[in-house]
Amino acid sequence: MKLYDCGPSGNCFKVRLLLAQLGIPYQRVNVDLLKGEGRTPEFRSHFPLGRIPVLERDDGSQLAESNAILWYLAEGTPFLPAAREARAEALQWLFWEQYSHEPYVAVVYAWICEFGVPEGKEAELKERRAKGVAALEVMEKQLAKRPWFSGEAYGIADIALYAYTHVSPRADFDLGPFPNVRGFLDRVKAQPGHVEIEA
Ligand SMILES: N[C@@H](CCC(=O)N[C@@H](CS)C(=O)NCC(=O)O)C(=O)O
Repeated sequence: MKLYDCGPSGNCFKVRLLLAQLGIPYQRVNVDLLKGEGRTPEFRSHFPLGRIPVLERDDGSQLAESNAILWYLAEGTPFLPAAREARAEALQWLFWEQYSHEPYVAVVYAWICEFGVPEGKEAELKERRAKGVAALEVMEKQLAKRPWFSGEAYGIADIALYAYTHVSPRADFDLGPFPNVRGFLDRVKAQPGHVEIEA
């Protein structure tokens, strides 16, 4: 299979991390988002959802959305719990990551560390940063109760939440007040087969 991918993207990193930990071979196809390769008409016609990561299977069929790709790859492995409650919890955190964490932590990260803050968006940056801190607070409270986000073991919900949280200090998020989050990041990093983001 092929992964349409970009090194510094946390959403792409989620998929690379799981593929590495599952030991699945794949071909990487680099899309240089910093050079605008994600905005060309060719890109849009090949990838109707308009964003990477995209996993292309050997029969040419495609799957977009990082967390959907994680789910697809993790099915039947220890990265996705078998119990109904834990699977639903995994979904809960995957949706939460996309709606309440990624739009804030990841966008601030992308603006500060990769693309630059778009002109006129300084107030929006401040708002997104405040919402990012609120997301870290939610993680901190949850992690005070349990070491992992779904079930008893490390899995795809943890990968999804690790991706942008662990690079957030590069975008000046202060993890000092969040000891449980810092402990979680250390636990994820210590998992067998861990790979680093390329940023
Ligand atoms: N909800 C999507 C978001 C994917 C996304 O935002 N991808 C960015 C890179 S991180 C992208 O493709 N951007 C296109 C561009 O910047 O031109 C997911 O989780 O996969």
